[in-house]
Amino acid sequence: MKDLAELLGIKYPVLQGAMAWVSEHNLVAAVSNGGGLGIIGTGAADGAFVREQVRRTRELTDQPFGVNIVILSPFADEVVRVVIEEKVPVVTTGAGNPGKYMEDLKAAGTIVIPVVPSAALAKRVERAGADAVVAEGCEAGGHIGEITTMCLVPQVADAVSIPVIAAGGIADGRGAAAAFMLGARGVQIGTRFIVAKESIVSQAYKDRVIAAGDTDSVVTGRFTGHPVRVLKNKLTREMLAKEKDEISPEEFEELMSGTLRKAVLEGDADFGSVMAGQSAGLVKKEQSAKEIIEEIMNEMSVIYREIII
Ligand code: TUI
Repeated sequence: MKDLAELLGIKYPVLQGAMAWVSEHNLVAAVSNGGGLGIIGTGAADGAFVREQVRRTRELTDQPFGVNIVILSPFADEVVRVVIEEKVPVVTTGAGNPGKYMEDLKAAGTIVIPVVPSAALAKRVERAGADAVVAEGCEAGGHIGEITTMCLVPQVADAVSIPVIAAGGIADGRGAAAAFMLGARGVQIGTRFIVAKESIVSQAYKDRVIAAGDTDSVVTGRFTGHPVRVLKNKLTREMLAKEKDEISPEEFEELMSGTLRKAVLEGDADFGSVMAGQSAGLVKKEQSAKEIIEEIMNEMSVIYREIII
């Protein structure tokens, strides 16, 4: 099996999880310049926004980077077109099956790495031509599946022969080493990069992530079919109460719309969505993206040396 870093043309097998509004060109370029793979988070952005992000990223780095496509987004078709036109080297996908885009992306020479919440979907995307998969456990922030990283990664590794990248709950060298033990050949990390020095996220958002403990996240919107992990605040208290009332999934999603932007850009950490994973409890300080990546790699190599019997 081809080494993951070699496949992606990067130094370390560390991908930065795509985060809407958060992983824009500054963070993405910093991660790619630091030896990992930065990935532009597109959320529900349109093609013009994504094109501009790609071009700005290229002004800041000559290293490979990726764009994430949210399959649920009304602009997914448009974003796929932009990614192909701009010759973006790597695409990850989330919140759905990317099957219908696979042929066009592969024909353009794009490396396609779907994020999957199950071994069944991992098999399906491998058959459709995926180059690798991210197996994301429900410890992750944002939109999540049902299975934990600990149980998902080895089952996905058994189900496919393409490289598996683990995500969900990984924020340091211990988590990364554990993921490799479970059969992963790379890790995807989101939450820790929220507080990277190059991240443009509001200080209020960063402070919440740094202050968070192990039980400070909660999953909202399970009844809508699109569960989302966020840090507990006034908004989640209100929304969880509404879930018990007679609110429709559409009304719920309407109330949530725009709340991520409010937290990231406006710094409203009380009534904005502070998306983060359970690993927020492990995130203690702001560091540059390069420092984060190198610290994780160093911690991993110490662990490997310690456990050789
Ligand atoms: O995609 C993510 N995380 C995200 S996307 C996002 S924007 C959004 N916000 C609210 C509702 C929906 C989207 C915020 N965070 N992570 C990767 C991920 N993909 N987690 C789970 C999945 C997933 C779920 C179902 C992937 C495929 C899937 O397929 C179902 C099917 O069609 O077979």
